[in-house]
Amino acid sequence: MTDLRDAAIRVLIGNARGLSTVPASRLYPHQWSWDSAFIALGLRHLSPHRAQLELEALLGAQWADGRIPHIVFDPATPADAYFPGPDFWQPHRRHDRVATSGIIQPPVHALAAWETFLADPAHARRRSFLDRLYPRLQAWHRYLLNDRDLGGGGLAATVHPWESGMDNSPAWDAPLARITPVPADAYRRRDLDHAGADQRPTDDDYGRYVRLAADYRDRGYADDAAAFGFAIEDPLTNALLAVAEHAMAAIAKEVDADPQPHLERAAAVTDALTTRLWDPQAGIFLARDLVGSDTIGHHTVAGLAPLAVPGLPVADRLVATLRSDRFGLGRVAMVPSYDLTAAEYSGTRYWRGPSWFNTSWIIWRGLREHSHLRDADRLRDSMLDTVATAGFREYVDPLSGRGLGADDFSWTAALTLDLLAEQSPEGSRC
Ligand code: 9WN
Repeated sequence: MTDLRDAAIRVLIGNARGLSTVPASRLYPHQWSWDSAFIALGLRHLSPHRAQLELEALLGAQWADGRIPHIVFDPATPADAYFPGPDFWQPHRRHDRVATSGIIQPPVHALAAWETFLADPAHARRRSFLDRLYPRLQAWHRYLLNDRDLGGGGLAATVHPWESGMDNSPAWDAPLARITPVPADAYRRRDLDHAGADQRPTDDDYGRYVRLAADYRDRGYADDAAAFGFAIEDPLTNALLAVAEHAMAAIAKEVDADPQPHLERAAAVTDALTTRLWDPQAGIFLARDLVGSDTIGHHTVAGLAPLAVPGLPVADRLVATLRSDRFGLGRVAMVPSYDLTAAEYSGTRYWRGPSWFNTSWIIWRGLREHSHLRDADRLRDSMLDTVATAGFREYVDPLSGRGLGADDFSWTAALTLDLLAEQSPEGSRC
């Protein structure tokens, strides 16, 4: 285990760029939003100070409307190293200090800030870490729950597959089919320089991603519900928002603010999740398509993520789904991103089946949250075995455990450090 810890540390040091960390040096050469939150959750075991700086660097790029952009571009990296790069997003329209994208990613940040604080409270207090972050995190959650409540039901909407963090999920196939792709010869994909085309999204889907991003940009990133061709209420984003509001309640107490509004918001999001997205027959949460006005019947790991929400009333039913043949808990490497029994399942293609470390980590937290400790320990052991064999890969084939995607992937290394450190359910929690 010492070897694994040392190897994880080496990955994070190798991917550090000044005050922030890139997800993978070639494929993703800038700072990504939810990646940095997971990275901080690991870095706090190594250097709480460096973990604080990681989050501060990201929040330094927050927009005036409260959104935390999904990419903060590294000025030292050539603009064409990743597509779409800074020139595409034209962020100077809304934010002129640093170059960023204009879309968002799931809100793991308040949880990461709280757990980073807990790693060394005295040091964090000396730096006024939470005093400085609290108003920024409040603005971020306000943005999600006000500007992004496009369905009016108390949940934050996701307006681009990249915002979901699970870009190529089969759940987005039908809503994306309505979008006309930008032709492949109108831009140059950079991801295929570093990853196999058989593991990445198709050109047609990439063209649709580009179309959606360009349309949003051309509307000045205005969140006008009627204008979006793609708008989804996603259980992963909203589960993480509920978890984040619980973390905000803990942060509020620490900074002498009122925790009550955060607890109320956490309860309201949890209620909205169960009333709008829960499918009692299937025993899983579904994404809701706000343009097509219906839930989407695909069973993905996003639908299991509400397990991490404290007090979730249907937690035991979700655990039964996790153990079923659809997700194979205890029998396959980590948690697959998609239903193993579905026709569209692929063990190798990006978010259409492979197991990812961050979503498996969320499920591990959820199992502990709801006192399924034996399942949690088994999942943790299996994640550590997988990483010891496959390396710090971006994702793995759930059935063979074969490592896929980028090598030396930062959140895989960071969350390995977290799993190694958090051996008992009495560890630091909000
Ligand atoms: C687009 C960086 C990001 C992750 C996402 C993952 C992938 C980007 C891409 O990489 O998305 O944001 O180019 O495919 O899907 O979850 O944050 O690691």
